[in-house]
Amino acid sequence: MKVITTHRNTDFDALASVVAALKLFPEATAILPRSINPNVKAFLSIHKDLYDFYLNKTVNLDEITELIVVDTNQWSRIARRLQPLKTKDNLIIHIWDHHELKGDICAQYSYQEPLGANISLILRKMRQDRRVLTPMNSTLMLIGLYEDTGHLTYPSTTPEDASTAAYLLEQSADLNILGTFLSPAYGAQQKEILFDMLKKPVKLNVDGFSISFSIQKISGHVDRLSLVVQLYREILNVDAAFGIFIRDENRYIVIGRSNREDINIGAIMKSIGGGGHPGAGSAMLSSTNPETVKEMILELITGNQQSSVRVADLMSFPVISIPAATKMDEVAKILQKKECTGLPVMENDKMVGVISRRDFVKLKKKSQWQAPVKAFMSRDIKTISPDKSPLHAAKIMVKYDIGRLPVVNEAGKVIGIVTRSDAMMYFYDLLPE
Ligand SMILES: [Mn+2]
Repeated sequence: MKVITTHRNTDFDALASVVAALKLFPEATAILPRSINPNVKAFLSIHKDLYDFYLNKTVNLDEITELIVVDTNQWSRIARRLQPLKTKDNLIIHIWDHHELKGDICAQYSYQEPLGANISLILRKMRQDRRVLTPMNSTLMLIGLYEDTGHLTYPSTTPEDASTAAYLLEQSADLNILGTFLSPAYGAQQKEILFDMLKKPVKLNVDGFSISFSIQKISGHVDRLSLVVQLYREILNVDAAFGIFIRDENRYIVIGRSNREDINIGAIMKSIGGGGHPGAGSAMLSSTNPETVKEMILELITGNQQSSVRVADLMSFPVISIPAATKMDEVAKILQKKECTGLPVMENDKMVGVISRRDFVKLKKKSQWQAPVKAFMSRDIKTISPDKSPLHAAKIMVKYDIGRLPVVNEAGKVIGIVTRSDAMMYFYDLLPE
């Protein structure tokens, strides 16, 4: 006998994965845990006729020869009545799971890959085989996909998740039904945790920054903890907030949010094994003490000033520049040859202006092509110092609608140039290691 199962507190992604697994293993029986999320329960009770595995089947564990586990890779998250299988000999196990952290279920057939939703992973094969789904199943799967990816907005979302959503819409997934069952991002579970965190707020002053920490026990799997931390930071009105969530004895989720460009959460999380962006990030930790994690983060914030990325790390150099006496026809040739839209103009080692392609419209007479660049360059120059943050550079470029910003040191010397694409590379986390 083959059995398909998933994690307790079954959510839509888990249920959708079970339904998809039933297509891959039509001879198998699905057994759901008894604890099912309320919105999934509502969905199942309305669609009872279609999904009969909701009924609590009695199962003889001795008869099970094959177990197909979807949307988890941990024994502790499986239904209690299936726990004895953990020690069963000769049991063949398949895993289809999208979680980044590896669990303790050892499978002979393992399909594990970090994706936004598990349904994307399990549908991969069915999409290749061009299988046709019923509108009802497509709808359920799209609910699962949207729930786990926050409507394709969570940073864990991959291109494959988005193309799976497109596929499900092609298969007539019904967006009207979807809206009825998708739970709001901030639901009862999130509210309860946030209220607990607010009961004992910790506010610290670290290097002039206000920082809040909360060490919080959570039971089972909770989604959208990052939203909880974001609200926590906003309510306490601090520069940065961190939630250290203890899932079970040895497993912590650390989530950070910052409102200050000089507290780079992504860099802090990277240092403790996670990742993220300047304003938000997370890490999964095991076998350390939550107080130690807190100390580590505090130390990183203190050192952050020096270690976070500065304009100096992004800029290009040496800078191509032209002397102020260069004739305009010569300038045009240089711009074309170097494939750039503008260049700094120098006189006596000092930057005196910038010439860009759009300045050439000022040329009315043929003779002006022989005039020095000095006559047409723009003297209103914006520069930036090398110790400023990439965000600062981006703000100036957006405000003045300029694509490049010369980097000038204290002595007034141009030491590099930072372009709009350099800044973008940084924000999209494409910086070379
Ligand atoms: Mn999932």
